[in-house]
Amino acid sequence: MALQPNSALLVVDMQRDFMPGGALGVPEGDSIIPKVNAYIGQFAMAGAPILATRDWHPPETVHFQAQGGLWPPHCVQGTPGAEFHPGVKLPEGIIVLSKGMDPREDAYSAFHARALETGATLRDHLRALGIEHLYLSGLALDYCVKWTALGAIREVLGVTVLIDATRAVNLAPHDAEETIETLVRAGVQFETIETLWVTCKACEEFGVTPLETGASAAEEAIRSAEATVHGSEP
Ligand code: VGL
Ligand code: ZN
Repeated sequence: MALQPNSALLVVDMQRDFMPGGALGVPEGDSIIPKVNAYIGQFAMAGAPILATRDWHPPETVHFQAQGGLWPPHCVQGTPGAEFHPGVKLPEGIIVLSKGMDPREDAYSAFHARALETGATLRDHLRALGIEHLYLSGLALDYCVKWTALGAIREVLGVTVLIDATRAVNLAPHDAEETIETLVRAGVQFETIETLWVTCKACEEFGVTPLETGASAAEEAIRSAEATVHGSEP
């Protein structure tokens, strides 16, 4: 399906601690990096805003096992594990929203996240940008992505989970499937890099109608259109 009008891409928690070998490694969490980068490229080409969240916990929080929570310590503010994975090509000047700073809450949903410099929440940013549809990628499907998707529905936004660019923690073996079922019932849509048709902004300028095979076909059409204009045809 074509990219919805007034869309943004949210890249969720692509941090070292959520990668295999990290403090809270998500199985195959690193395998989605090429897909996340591909979506970043597509949204950038379409001129759609791209935002990122990060888990950003204090050393002690009810979120951690030592204080009665579910998780080993992870993504502690300022530690290497809280850094974005260097393989993720976040665009320069990207809006980064942090969550989980309050030691009294888990704050899985990105709707609990805010920009540290301004205090502006995800909701504030989406309003300011005029966003009506949110595309979600990143980690983890059964926690942050799930609760962010449900939060977006509550905010009366359209929401699509980019299912090939997310992975689940799967504390229980079927958490991923149960999450998908919950999200389907809630009205969340799903796309993959093959099914999402992103129109390139430059195509409009060149008067090229992209083919349904996606943006690469559109780029190819532009190249051939340019070759005709500048070529040696009489
Ligand atoms: C998350 C578990 C613990 C997430 C954060 O971002 O999905 N999961 N903290
Ligand atoms: Zn966390």
